[in-house]
Amino acid sequence: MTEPMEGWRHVFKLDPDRELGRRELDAVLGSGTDAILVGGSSGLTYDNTAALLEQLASAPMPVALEVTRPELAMPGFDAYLVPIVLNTPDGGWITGRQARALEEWGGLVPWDKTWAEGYLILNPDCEAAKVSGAEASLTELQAAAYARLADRLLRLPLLYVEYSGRFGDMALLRRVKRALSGARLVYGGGIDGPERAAEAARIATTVVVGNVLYVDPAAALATVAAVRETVPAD
Ligand code: 1GP
Repeated sequence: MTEPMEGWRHVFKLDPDRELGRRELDAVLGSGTDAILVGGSSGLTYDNTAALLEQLASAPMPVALEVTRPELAMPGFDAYLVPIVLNTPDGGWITGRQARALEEWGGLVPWDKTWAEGYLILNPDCEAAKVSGAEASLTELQAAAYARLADRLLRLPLLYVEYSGRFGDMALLRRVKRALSGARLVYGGGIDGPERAAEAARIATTVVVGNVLYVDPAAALATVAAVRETVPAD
C-alpha cells in the first residue's frame, strides 16, 4: 500500500469492545470486503484490541488500526490510521494527543504504513463527537470549508466523513466531495443494508460499515456487493 486505503471501496469496521461470534467473524473474512478497520470511540484497551487482532490473524484482506490511544498501537496491523479531528475546538484531538504519543513512541512508528486521517464528525450524538468535543452540526458550506482545509491546506490523504450511528446527509457529502482535489473521501455512518451502502458509494470512494454487523450480519454482508456494484458518480 503506497497510498492509504488504496483500492479500498468497502470496509468493515470492527470494534474491539463489542462481541462478534466466530461464525459472523468468519463470514466477514469471507465477505469479499476490501479491508477491515479496527476502531471505536470508547472501551478500547490493549487487551481487547490484541484479542481482536489475533482473531483476525487469517484475514485475507488488510487489517488496519485506527489509533485513538497510543497504547493501542501494537505491531501486527497492515496499516495505522491516526485520526485528526478537524471540527473540534479541543486542540488535544487535533495534534495534542498525537504529539504526546510521539514524545514516547516516535522512534517506533512504522511510518511507511502510518497515515493521518482527517475526521469530520457530523453526528453530534455519536460517541466520537462527545469524546472529542466536535462541533458536529455544520452547514454544507461549513463542511465544504473543512474539506478544503483538509485537502488543500493540510494536504491530508484521507477525509473521513463520520456520521457514526446515523445515516448522513448525502447532499452535504456531495458538496464535500466537490471540495476535494486529492484527499480520498471516506464515508461512515448508519449504513444498515445494501440501499444505503449504494447511496454512499455513489459519492464516497471508500464506504465504512460498522454497527449493522452486530445487529443484522446478513444485511451487513449484503453491503459488500452493493458497494462493489456501484459506480461512483463524478
Ligand atoms: C463508525 O463510520 C463508522 O466509525 C461506521 O458507522 O457504525 O454507523 O456503521 P456505523
